[in-house]
Amino acid sequence: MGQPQQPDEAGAGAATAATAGAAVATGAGTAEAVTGSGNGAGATVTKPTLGVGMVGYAFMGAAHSQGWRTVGRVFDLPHQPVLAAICGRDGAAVRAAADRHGWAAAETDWRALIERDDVDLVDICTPGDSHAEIALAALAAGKHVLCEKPLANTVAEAEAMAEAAEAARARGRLAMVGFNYRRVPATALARRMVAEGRLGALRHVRVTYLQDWLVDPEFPLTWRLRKESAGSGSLGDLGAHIVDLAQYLAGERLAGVSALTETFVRERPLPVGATSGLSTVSSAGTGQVTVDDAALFTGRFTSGALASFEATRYATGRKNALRIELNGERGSLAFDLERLNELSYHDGAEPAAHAGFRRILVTEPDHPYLEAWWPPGHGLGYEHSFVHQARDLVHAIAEGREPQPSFADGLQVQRVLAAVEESAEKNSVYTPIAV
Ligand code: SOE
Repeated sequence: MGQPQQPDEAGAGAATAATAGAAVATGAGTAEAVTGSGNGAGATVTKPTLGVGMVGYAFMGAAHSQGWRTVGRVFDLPHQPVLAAICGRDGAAVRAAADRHGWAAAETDWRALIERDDVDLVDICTPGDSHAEIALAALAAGKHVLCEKPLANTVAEAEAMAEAAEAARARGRLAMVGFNYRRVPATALARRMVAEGRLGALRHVRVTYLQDWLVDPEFPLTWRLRKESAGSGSLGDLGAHIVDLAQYLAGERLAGVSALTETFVRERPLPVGATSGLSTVSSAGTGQVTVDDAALFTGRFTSGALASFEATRYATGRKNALRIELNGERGSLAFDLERLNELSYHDGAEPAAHAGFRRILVTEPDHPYLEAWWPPGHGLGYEHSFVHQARDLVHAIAEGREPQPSFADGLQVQRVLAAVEESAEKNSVYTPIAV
């Protein structure tokens, strides 16, 4: 794994209003200027553009669009992202998505999107079964790539993608995986505190990612419930996030895992029509659920620290509860995505008489990413992680350095997921992670 990225490394990011003027589409990778009155005071901002082309426009497409649309207006970036074109198979639906999310053009064939001269970066927000094909073609065409998690549906696909990303890097083209929860200010602060040694040697990492949108057995069989489109179930959808976050915060990798998985509802109504958010309308017929509904596993880090993981979409009442706690010999940290502006910290050096977990309100200007946002106490939300993801990627591209998490990091997470599946098939036998 590459060194966990410190958000502050990614350039100054001063608290300025960036280009407020209309961005213009430019040729691929050119340094053509965008001008606009930067702050309403008549200042002219001139900077190279980065044309973005996005494939997919459902939940993740909307979230990434928000990121690209906002990032250059909040952060002072070296390149101005331009929402050049968005792509989806249904012509009317993709044109509506382009209008709604602010994209200049719409395409119905991702190959045509990749070929566009005004697209420098391809952002892949499709189900996992098309990640590899689109990413490989985009890298071969000389584009930068951002790919939603999990990187791929299989280790073999992820290996091919990591290899292609490595080759593209030699040609100055960069690739990143969208593990957006690294970009919540509180998790980025937690990483900074671990790296500063505030926890000392790590003993435990405890992570759960709990949702409940599958509790109803009548919820339709959308693509996230089919192995051929999603690769796996809660494991790839939620488990991938918590494996990445745990390793990022710990600053080290898992060496092996023991796992249990289960599919609670094996048959569901077939969906009809487009997906909205996570759901869609169901029809009369039914089909087989071919992925796990829940995954539970323990793991051992290379240092000997122990970890436990739980990923499920059946935790009644839990909506998006990603919780992580790290215990070290000198202190502990705890985070809950449902209270994402807060980080709990226990400093083991405090006298026992008044020691205890205290709440850090992560809204100060010297907290990660916060220099560009609101005054202290005016918190951020889920969507800001996508703005920060775009910010970090633009800086990496401008500075010509590998963004993190890289495709190699995405491949390593894929290997952990594969080890979890293998262990679950063998009644939880401890399974080393392939390297
Ligand atoms: C659905 O479980 C989902 O949208 C995931 O696919 C995302 O990755 C996660 O961020 C939120 O939940």
